Amino acid sequence: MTSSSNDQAAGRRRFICSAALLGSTAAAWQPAFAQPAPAPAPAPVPTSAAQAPRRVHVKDDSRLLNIGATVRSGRYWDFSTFITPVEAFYIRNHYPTPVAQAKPELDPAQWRLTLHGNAVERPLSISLQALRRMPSRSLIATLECHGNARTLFWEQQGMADVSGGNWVMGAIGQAEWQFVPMSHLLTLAGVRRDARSALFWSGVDGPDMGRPLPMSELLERGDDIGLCYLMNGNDLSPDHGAPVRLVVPGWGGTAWIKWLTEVRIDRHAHWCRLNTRGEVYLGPDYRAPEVAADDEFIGGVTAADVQGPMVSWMPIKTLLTLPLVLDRSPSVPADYPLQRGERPRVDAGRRRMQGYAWAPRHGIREVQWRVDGGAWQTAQLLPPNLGKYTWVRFEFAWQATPGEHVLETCGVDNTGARQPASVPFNKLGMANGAIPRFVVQVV
Ligand SMILES: Nc1nc2c(c(=O)[nH]1)N[C@H]1C(S)=C(S)[C@@H](COP(=O)(O)O)O[C@H]1N2
Ligand SMILES: [Mo]
Repeated sequence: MTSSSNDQAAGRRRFICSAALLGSTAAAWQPAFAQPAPAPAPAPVPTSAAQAPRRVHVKDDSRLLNIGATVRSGRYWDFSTFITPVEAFYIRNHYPTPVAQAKPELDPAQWRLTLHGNAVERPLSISLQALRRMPSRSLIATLECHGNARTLFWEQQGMADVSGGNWVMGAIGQAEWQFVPMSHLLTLAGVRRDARSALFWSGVDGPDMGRPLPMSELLERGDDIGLCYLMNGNDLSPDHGAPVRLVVPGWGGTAWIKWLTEVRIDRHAHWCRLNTRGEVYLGPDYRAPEVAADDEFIGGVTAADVQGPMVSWMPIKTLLTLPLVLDRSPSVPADYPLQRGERPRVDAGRRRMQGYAWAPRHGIREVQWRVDGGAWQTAQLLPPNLGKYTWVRFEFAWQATPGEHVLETCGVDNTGARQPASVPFNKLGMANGAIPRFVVQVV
């Protein structure tokens, strides 16, 4: 995929002239704004590892937010589908995407997963072929970076001290994941009762890439957490962790370790970059977890780095398919359809506004919206609504009158919990589930 400045200019024009009219006979889901021509369909990828062609197919392109890693946002203002095509799915790597040509351990014919540790009775070494023959299931789930909507800290909560990449709202997508549940592997390996932590490790893309899950989580959700090899029915692409990644539905992306090669299940806790300095809540409202004498420190991390709880579940969130106005963020991401301070333009009249809502832990019951701080109204949820782990699309009709307006959306989950107006400060800008405010200019 390529992107030119023409595309970007066209992207900006879209917001000026093309809001969809409500009340047309085609009541089907359609984007509020005109879509760019869809990318050509990719060639089908054989699902058998033995037949998989050895070719490089990575999404690295001119729209990367950070060239040193591979970081590309989804264009959420264009989202319209329930399942996000792989081509449109965001990418978040700490290092460039590793491919089998350079890293033979990722070659489907050579890949092995080692499952071992001092809480395992029968260590396993599993080939990809063997993994694919094991009982597996598929599950539809969103995958969202913990840093998604970090922008809201700067734009809407005035927290200039928050640091990290400028994700607006596009570091999320929804896919169908096919995986071997960890419950099956734990039984095969014979895990001891005193197991405390399962360290899921790659080490292929970078030396510090892996993260532990508490054993309690694995035991409670062993059927939902697993080793994934198909995304939307096709082999995982290199960008998304080929040949095997971890899926942890409901938890943010940092738990979903890509290019997985090792699982270590131990009687002690593990501390590494992604559960200490990297992906934790740091701030006055958060307390550091306790470190025990026999805990293991990996990759240069020390007890002094254990300063806040690791991020896990993602909160209730909603978005409208409108680009958020960036006034106060430190940067404007590459390929963003608005310039700094620019408002998306919407034509006056009756408009169909569309969005997505997700409450990974309990599922979405209701979505509310309001304009200019008025009374909350109920939006219409569009089927399917598959409950926990998944997002649901919604829409509502808005009588847009000329001038600047603020639209807000609020998700309500199946326990009745609502999105809050603001969230506590955390230095790394993790998991902002505050009600988003979309400023638009109606013309
Ligand atoms: N090995 C490895 N796994 C990783 C990462 C990484 O850099 N290296 N990034 C994590 C983060 S922060 C996120 S948000 C998700 C992104 O998954 P995606 O690129 O498939 O969307 O992968 C996670 N797994
Ligand atoms: Mo992430």
